[in-house]
Amino acid sequence: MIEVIFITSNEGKYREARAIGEKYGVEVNWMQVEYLEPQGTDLKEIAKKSAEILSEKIDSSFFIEDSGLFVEALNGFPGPYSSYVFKTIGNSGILKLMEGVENRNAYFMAVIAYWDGNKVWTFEGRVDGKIAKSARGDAGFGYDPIFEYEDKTFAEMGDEKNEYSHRRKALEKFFGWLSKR
Ligand code: ITT
Repeated sequence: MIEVIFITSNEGKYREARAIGEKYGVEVNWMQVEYLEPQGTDLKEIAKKSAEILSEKIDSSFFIEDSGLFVEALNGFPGPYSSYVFKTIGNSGILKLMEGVENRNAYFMAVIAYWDGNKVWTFEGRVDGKIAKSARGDAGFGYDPIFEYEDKTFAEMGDEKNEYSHRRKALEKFFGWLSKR
């Protein structure tokens, strides 16, 4: 069994990664480490820099994941600021910004950055969907109640979300790569 450490402050992210890992024979273990996330407009750069900063504190290999919701009609907002926007205006704030807006297209993006003890490797995943007219469902976390994939929101799906999510796609690439090393 391959084991990897996932450093995140977000329990929802960890739970999903653990469940997805089980399908690939990878045991994902949770570690919480405080660090100052670098600011920027590019998820991949943020993820890479975060892993480099953490590698100075952590002796073993590990991965982190930076993710965000990108809304087309808002020119990609909240994107790399998704965590801050969720904590401040939340789902109701996004729904308010989208009132009367026809174009509901949005996507989630996840970038995994893996520190192998020597260098950082990145893996990306994206899922396209729509911003719902109102919040629906109580599973999942974060923006799940307002993100519609086909006709259900991620929060209405439960574990089924793990078949389609951005996180699943990024982890699939990462675990596939890891198991061939
Ligand atoms: P870290 O410690 O891992 O950085 P975080 O919650 O700050 O945890 P990010 O900086 O990557 O994570 O911010 C991503 C934001 O987008 C955060 O508010 C999440 O709740 C939200 N998000 C990410 N993936 C999501 C998903 O699958 N469903 C719903 N919301 C998601």
